[in-house]
Parts: sequence; C-alpha cells; structure tokens
Amino acid sequence: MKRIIRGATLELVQGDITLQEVDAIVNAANSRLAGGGGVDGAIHRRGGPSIMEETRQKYPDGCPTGSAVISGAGQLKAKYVIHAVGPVWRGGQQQEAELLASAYRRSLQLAVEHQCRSVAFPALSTGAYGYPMDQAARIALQTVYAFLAEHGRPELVRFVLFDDRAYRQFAEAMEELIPEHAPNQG
Ligand code: AR6
Repeated sequence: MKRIIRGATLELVQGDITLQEVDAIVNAANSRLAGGGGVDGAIHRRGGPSIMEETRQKYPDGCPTGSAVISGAGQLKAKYVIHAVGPVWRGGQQQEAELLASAYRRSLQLAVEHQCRSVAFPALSTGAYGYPMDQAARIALQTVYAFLAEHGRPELVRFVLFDDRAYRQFAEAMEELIPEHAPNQG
C-alpha cells in the first residue's frame, strides 16, 4: 500500500527490515546504543561488528530518547544505519507521543542531510518498548506525512512491518489519515 506525497512515495510492506535495499535502514535502538533484541539484534547480526564499533567511537554518550544518530551499515545492503531511540511506553502521559514523533523526524532529517533517497523504518517502540501498535502507527504516519509534505524528500519512505497484525494496523491508519486524494498528493 502506498501514497504519493509531493512527488515522494510513502509505502507499507510486510517483511524483514534488514533485507531492504534502500540507502538507509532505521534501527530501533536504545539510548546507550548498546544493542539488544528485535530490530537492533537483527541489524547487528546481519551487518556485522563494524556498526557497533563505529557508534561506540562516534557516540560514546549514546543518543537521547526522541533523537537519532547515523553510522555506516557494515555488510547490510544499505549505505547507512540510522539509530533512532523511541520512548518506552509508560501509559501515555510521559510525552511518549512527542518523543516518538521526534525520533522519526530526526531520522528523516539525517537521511536528507546524507543524501539518502530511500529510507526504511520499523515500527519504532512497538516491540520491547511496548508502545501500542495502533497509536504508534498513527504517530509514525502523521510525522512522515508532514515531513514529506514540507520537504518532498526522501524520495521513498518505506515502513517495514514484521507481521500481519502490524501491517494491518498501519494500513488502517494510512487509510484514515492520508486519504488517496489528500491535498498534498501528486
Ligand atoms: N524487521 C522489521 N521489524 C521487526 C524486525 C525485523 N527484522 N524484528 C522485530 N521487528 P523492537 P523497540 C518489529 O523491540 O520496541 C531492543 O532491544 C517488532 O515486531 O525491535 O523500539 C533495542 O536495543 C516491533 O513491532 O524495538 C532497545 O533496547 C518493532 O519491530 C529496544 O529493543 C520494534 O520492536 C527498542 O525497543
């Protein structure tokens, strides 16, 4: 499923983010950039140790929640990995929505600054960090939509949803928030 926004494509696919052939893959990292399970584990396993070596060297203090940093992509097909730190879900009153949106925005800014034409995102914060998928989907899509409506790039932003349920929640949110003939389309 996809939408065209100011000439850029926003699309949803189901799959494994580590296999995407895009300029930048976004990692669901933690603020220590210490590695972990989920997307993070899969990226470091498939990309090899150079990714962690680089982030340790360049970002010894890690990365605050709601922000992102960038590194090379080791053996992955991508050129870059953008390590985005989403919030841990604590019930919704701890600025989780703002922090999640800002992790997406900062990732998109880094991608544009590094001339990435295509970026793949996982559903940040919806695994170990416990963010409810339906709410996370809305924030993710709204934030990317607003960024593309303003900047018209990256040319391709792809959400890679791991399972059928995540895909359906994102697809529902997309139908609702970005109608096929929204004003910024085309
Ligand atoms: N491709 C795409 N999506 C995936 C993949 C994959 N290979 N693997 C899991 N998902 P998570 P978080 C989905 O836990 O919630 C780590 O330990 C998964 O089903 O990776 O932001 C870090 O080091 C879920 O919907 O990230 C942090 O400590 C989504 O990706 C912490 O987890 C995100 O799940 C970050 O937690």
